[in-house]
Amino acid sequence: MSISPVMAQDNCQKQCKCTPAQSLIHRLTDLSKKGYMFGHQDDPMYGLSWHWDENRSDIKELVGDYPAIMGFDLGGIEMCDEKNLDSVPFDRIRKEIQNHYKRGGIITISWHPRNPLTGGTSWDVTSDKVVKSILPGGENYNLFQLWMQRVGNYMKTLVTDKGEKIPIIFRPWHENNGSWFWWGQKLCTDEEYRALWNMLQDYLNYEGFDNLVWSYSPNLDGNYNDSTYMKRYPGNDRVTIIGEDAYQWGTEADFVKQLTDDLTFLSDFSKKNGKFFALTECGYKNIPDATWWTRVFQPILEKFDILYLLPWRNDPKEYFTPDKNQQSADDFKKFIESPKLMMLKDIKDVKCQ
Ligand code: BMA
Repeated sequence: MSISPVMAQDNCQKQCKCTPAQSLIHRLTDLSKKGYMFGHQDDPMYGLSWHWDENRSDIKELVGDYPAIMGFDLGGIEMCDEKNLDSVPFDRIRKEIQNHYKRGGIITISWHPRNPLTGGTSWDVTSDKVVKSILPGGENYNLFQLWMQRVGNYMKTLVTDKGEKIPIIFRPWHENNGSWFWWGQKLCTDEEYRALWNMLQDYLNYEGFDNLVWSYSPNLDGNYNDSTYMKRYPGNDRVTIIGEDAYQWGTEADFVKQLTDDLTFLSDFSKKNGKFFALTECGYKNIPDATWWTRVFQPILEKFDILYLLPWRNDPKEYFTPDKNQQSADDFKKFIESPKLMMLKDIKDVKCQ
């Protein structure tokens, strides 16, 4: 079962004996009262102009601090690959997760698994029978059970020096209202989607993962209402953080309108249902606009009580935050200086007691 912020707080105070997930939720509750956190995908492993150096981060080199949250992806672990889909060694991911947790940061994990029916990537949408094929009775049921076991086996290694489980915001089956992943809108029915979510969550719960805070994050939509959003929503007992992935792919006007409308919806929904809400992935690819951060993005963010925002990865081919030499670097520094925005230094001492 997933835990609501209120339940976690009660448990902390009444019993002083939290699971790692409850501790993280308690911490998030405290942090959400202070402002919103800045996150970054794959932050300490590569950047706009470098790959695999240690102790580097485009963000730290630009603004002097690490992001509060770091995101990592497990795509490829299901194949026993040594490196994930973006060529990052899983050993390195583990090390960086441990480093960031040790320095007081928060971790989030996503998973872009291969297509279990075709052997293609997550983006292989040539069949709308993939989800059906891995649910009970499907021809790939056993294969997918093995994939879940491999995810679990890796996640079991995400522990501190003392062997304590590291709390993790886990965000599977994302952007499911689009049809570009094999678990997307047109690729499975609402019932199949929910069965997929439950199968993974129930498996990991059964395996004792009391360190996972579950996050449900469809994509920028612009037209959410209770009935459309609820269609695939796994349920209040299964989700602690709701969110969405929101990139500016089209015009600025469309992005501003859609994001404002969605955050208005998500803010109401999260209040009614006792959830946090976050921008679980976001950005403007290669930031072709030197003033985008403070002119377009920040005014929207600051209208809402979001928990965090997490711009996607910085690869030389596609990057979502600037480095020192990128044209939006100065504007990004101003964006980070917002009194409501929290970096690592602003959160590291806020711990569940
Ligand atoms: C996508 C793109 C891909 C990448 C994937 C997983 O948004 O960045 O290049 O492989 O995320 O990180």
